[in-house]
Amino acid sequence: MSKTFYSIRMRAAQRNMEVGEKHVSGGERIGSKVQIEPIVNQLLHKASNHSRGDADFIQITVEKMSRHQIQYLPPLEITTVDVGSIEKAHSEARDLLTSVGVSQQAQNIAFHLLNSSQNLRGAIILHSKTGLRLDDRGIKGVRVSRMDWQDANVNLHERVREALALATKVANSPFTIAELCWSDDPDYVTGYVSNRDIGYVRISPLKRAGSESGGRVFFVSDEVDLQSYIHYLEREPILIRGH
Ligand code: WAQ
Ligand code: MG
Repeated sequence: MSKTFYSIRMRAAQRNMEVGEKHVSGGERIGSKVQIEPIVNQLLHKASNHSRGDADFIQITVEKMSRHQIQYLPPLEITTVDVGSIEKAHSEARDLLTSVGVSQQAQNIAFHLLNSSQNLRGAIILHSKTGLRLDDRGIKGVRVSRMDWQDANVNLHERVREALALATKVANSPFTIAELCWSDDPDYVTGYVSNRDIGYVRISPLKRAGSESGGRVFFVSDEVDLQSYIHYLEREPILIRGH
């Protein structure tokens, strides 16, 4: 029995004459034919009234994926660490990254990149030892796509639901050593460190409220085959089940 699924994606941006495009919001979902309409509505809602600003441009893409075999994964386990300051949160995140084998140098580069990026649309891929950037996507980064929850009514806040699905997909690749993330939304200061062994560790506050800096870094192993890694992240469908 093979059901037809659709990849439904959104991106919203502001058009600014001086700096070019400003990324406002993005989203990626998977649904069956009857789910397309509610998912398009949810993505449209997400793109509207966004804390990063009013979008001048919203693009929604609906694409049939019938030829692809969907892989099912259980979600990473969630833990939460609330500390009193950004310094303590960064040091907590660094301890976790060190424990899974990310070098100090790669960590320094990652924190610098996320602190200074205010307009990153996707993720940056860094070598987990040297900290060298391996993707050539520039400001766009690599956008992970084609992942969702099997049960549309999973009992998690929208933001956690999306981030946990993404982190679970990323952690499932044998090339991923760890992920570091915090939001570029000025009103959201919680981020996470994740991988297959430590799970999804939410850490707050990783930045000051009001800041539009943020993004994602995927730390990868020496053995990475970059082309197949990026193909997996962008194209291979994953559904998360259970929780
Ligand atoms: N693929 C790659 N990178 C992405 C994607 C994606 N599909 N979506 C977002 N990013 C990158 C991009 O650089 C964004 O600027 C950045 O991540 C932040 O995205 O447990 O809300 O959607 O409380 O603003 C994590 C904690 C929240 C949730 C992360 O990120 C929790 C969040 P945002
Ligand atoms: Mg955002």
